[in-house]
Amino acid sequence: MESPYYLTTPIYYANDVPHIGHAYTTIAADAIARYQRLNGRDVFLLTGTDEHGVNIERVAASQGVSAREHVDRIARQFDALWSRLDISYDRFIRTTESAHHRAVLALWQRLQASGDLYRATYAGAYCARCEAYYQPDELDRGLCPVHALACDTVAEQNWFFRLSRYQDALERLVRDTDFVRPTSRRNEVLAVIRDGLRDFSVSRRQVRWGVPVPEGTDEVIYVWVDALANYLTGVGYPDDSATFERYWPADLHLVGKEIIRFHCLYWPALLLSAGLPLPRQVFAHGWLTKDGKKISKTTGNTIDPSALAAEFGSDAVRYYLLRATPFGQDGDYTRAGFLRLYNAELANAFGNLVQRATVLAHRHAGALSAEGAACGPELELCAEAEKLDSRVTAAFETLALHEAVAAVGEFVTAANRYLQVTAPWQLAGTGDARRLGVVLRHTLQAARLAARWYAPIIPRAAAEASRRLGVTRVEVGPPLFPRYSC
Ligand code: ME8
Repeated sequence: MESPYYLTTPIYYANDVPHIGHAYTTIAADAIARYQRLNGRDVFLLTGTDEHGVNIERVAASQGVSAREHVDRIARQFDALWSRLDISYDRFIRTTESAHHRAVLALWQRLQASGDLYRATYAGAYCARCEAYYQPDELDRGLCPVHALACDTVAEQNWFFRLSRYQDALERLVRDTDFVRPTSRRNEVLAVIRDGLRDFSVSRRQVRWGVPVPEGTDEVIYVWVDALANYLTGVGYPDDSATFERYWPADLHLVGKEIIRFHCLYWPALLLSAGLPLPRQVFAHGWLTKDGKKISKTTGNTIDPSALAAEFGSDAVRYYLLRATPFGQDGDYTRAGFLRLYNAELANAFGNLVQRATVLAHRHAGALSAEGAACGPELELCAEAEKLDSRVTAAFETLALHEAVAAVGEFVTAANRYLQVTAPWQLAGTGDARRLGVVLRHTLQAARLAARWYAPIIPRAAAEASRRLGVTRVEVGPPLFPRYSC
């Protein structure tokens, strides 16, 4: 069997319905998963929902439903969205599953065995929306720095985790390896480490909706410890050791940049304490913004990805998200920008190439088998094709997803240019069947190659294009991407 590739998305809070920010990470993860499958890897893509914590308890109460009913409803909506967006996940994990409780408790017991848990009193700020503790100097004018919301004041005796013990190990990990990417995020994490790491509280007394601590102290395990453990549960920990050994450690945790503290500090420290291997990389991408503000439920500026997919198709949403912004940086969503990319690159470029290739091949089927020699324009096109393979591969390997999409787009442009230069529609009139055969074969081949490399990005259109461009029979169909007026 091919070597495994295990990647994860964050598990999203089941406090509210999904929005385009959640779709962004999940689509990126799906594109990487599909690329790795093309490479023959045995891929495991994990996503799911984070269903415990004080915020979920509160939201359910405010809606007059039980926490259980609430999370069941939201988890269904996430799952429905992933199916709408053609997300090829291997497992959808929910932290309320009993398998996950067992994993959290197994992890907790390892932390206890390492002597890294101790009792102490936490007094300070807690943001229920981030489910995070904040030091006074981390607050922004007294408010949570992520959500600009007032924090709870918490004062309780808890279990603490000895994060400070891992200061040096974490510094080495982040400084000397590719554990955190991109570099800007790595530097941010290094700065936090160099400021000095403080132990943090890993249990909550005022919260009921969670995994109870096994020591019977009437507390639940801190929701971030619970949530991070999903990456272990997802591949069989602790019950199915064959699956766990096959896929763990994860190759990639894909996350948004606001949760690097949890993934780049807490998570490796918990694993070091538990004596479990560390994931190979955490890649933190940027934020989708609208009018410069992070898209979030708290800001109230969300875009519904289901509605967008219903209007333009899932591929259009996937394409826009992966193409519009260099992966890693923030990007501002506008409907005009969406339509512009759609029309220029999907409808007029790729859609048009497939349409021209299939219509011409169908109309002049007799010329397809005519023997003839390649000349200048063909050699140029073949050189572009060769560059494409290495460019797309390099882009995916470094998670420059926008660059992978751009590379295919430029090849599509070269293929359309080739058609302009060779003008097969005129060749047909001259009766030069040999030359026409050469041009048609090269056009079909180029369109097939574009479809192959677009498959991780726009899987639906790419599969349909490949089918129509079949080696034994070419088929003409309606435009893959009908044009929309801006
Ligand atoms: O943080 N732009 O869940 P969450 C880009 N449960 N990505 C965005 C985004 C935006 N505007 N908004 C959300 C949690 N995201 C925890 C995670 S993991 C062990 C626990 C994406 O529902 C991005 O991936 O708040 C971000 O990190 C994640 O959704 C936060 O989702």
